[in-house]
Amino acid sequence: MERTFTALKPDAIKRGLMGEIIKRIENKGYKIIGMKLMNVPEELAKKHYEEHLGKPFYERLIRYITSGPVLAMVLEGENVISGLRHIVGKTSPDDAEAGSIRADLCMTKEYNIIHASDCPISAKREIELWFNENELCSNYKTALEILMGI
Ligand code: 3AN
Repeated sequence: MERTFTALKPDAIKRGLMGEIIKRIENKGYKIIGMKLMNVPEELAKKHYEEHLGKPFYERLIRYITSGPVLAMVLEGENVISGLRHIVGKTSPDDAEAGSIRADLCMTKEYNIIHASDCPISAKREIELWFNENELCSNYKTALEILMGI
């Protein structure tokens, strides 16, 4: 079972889209094993986006992610890293497939409303950056799983 990190950016919270996005994640079958709504300290934002240091949009990216609350989450599921990227859609909402979160719910590349780890190395790095292991509720079971002894 794989884990990934995702974060709903400030616009998603301000526009009241948390429920809509969480619904899509849960409907897919992924388990949310960590979740916190937080104002992102600048230091954390800089570590999170360190690969973009020096790019023209870097300063705006840091300003955006620290401009309001972010909903940080850890998800668990089969192939969840690439699967979540698929339902999130490409970086630019104009290139993202219709039906994806970015295509359906936002207009600009720079202020797209959700982050999702892009590979296993990033997922591990980002989970460890944003969460302590004791904040994760792994291995909880549905009633059906308990009944079936899975
Ligand atoms: P993704 O979030 O799809 O993995 P990255 O990692 O290339 O995309 O970029 C991180 C974030 O930086 C994006 N979510 C977006 O907010 C912003 N970004 C990426 N490329 C651009 C760009 N060319 N112009 C403006 N903002 C960008």
